[in-house]
Amino acid sequence: MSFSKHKRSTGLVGATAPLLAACEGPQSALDPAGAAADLIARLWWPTLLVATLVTLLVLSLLAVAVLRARRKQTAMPLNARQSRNLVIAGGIILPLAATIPFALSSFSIGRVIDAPLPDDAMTVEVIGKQWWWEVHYLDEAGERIATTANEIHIPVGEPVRFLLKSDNVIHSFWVPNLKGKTDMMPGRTNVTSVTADEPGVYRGQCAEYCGTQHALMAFLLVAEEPEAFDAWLEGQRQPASAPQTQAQVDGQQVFMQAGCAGCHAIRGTSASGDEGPDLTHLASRRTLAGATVPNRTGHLGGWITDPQHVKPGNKMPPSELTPEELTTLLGYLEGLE
Ligand code: HEC
Ligand SMILES: [Cu+2]
Repeated sequence: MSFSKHKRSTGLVGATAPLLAACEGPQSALDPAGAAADLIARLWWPTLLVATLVTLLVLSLLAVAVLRARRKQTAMPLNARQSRNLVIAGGIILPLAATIPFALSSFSIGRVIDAPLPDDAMTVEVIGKQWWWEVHYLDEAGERIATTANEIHIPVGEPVRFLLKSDNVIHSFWVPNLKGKTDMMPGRTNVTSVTADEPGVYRGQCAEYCGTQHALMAFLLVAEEPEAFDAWLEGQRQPASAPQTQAQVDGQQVFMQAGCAGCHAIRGTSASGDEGPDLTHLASRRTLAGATVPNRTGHLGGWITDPQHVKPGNKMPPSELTPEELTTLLGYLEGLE
């Protein structure tokens, strides 16, 4: 899977590059590509520092106690007043001094990054499924204008509102490079906003255990220049392109007859199932099945033949197609741009 390269971190992370290489990349909260993630990362580093110092302090005190016990030094080195002061300083003042600043900054950062968006901000509705993401783009009136799955595009530099839902178990929407997590709860709509300051392909991951394939419930968030985004959305709004060749016509027939249409919609055809992802523009997507495999012919064929091998336990059954049927079906699906 290839992700477009985006900003390399500088400063502390840059200086200790080899050690901290794991902090960079398309799914790292420490490689921020937006203001919200930047604030979160700025809070994270001092938290790590203070937590490290506190851990070292506690471990050193423990080491002192262990060594003293070994030497059987039983006499108290401190008098009553000294030990009371030690308890007050180490048990009350130090913990408060170490945690209150973090509580306050965490609270104020939360307020900044979740400030309400302007009413006319673009709105995307995302529904957590087992184990994939259903994605709807809404117009100003809240009507769905385009539907896709597992790949969300947004324009760079513009705040986007996300309405997060679930009709099954609890999931959590998380694009670490851009924002913290927001849960998706059955029966309610949680709202978050995301702004990407740099173009790139970021990886989102379900962050609340939701069953067998929770780990393979991922998606890509593609942040692109506004013109490219507008062109993409215009494409996604269209019904599927009609089959161009006889082979594609045959492939469409296989799709309708092999039961696929009962679970998948292809807008512009009679296929209107909603158990699985909308396939109207399948060929425009980079990955399949919750960013599990790249969307290439071999993977697509492997997925359709035996989805349980690729993502065990997922809700798509294997299909029994002849090699000719599979070939024409693939030809049809790959024409759905
Ligand atoms: C019982 C319902 C069901 C049937 C029948 C079914 N699918 Fe699926 N399909 C699903 C589900 C659910 C997923 C999502 C699986 C996941 O990612 O966890 C899926 C995923 C897919 C995907 C990946 C889409 C994406 O963007 O990630 C493709 C392609 C696909 N199915 C094609 C087919 C074809 C072709 C057939 C017919 C041979 C078929 N499906 C039959 C339920 C079904
Ligand atoms: Cu999930």
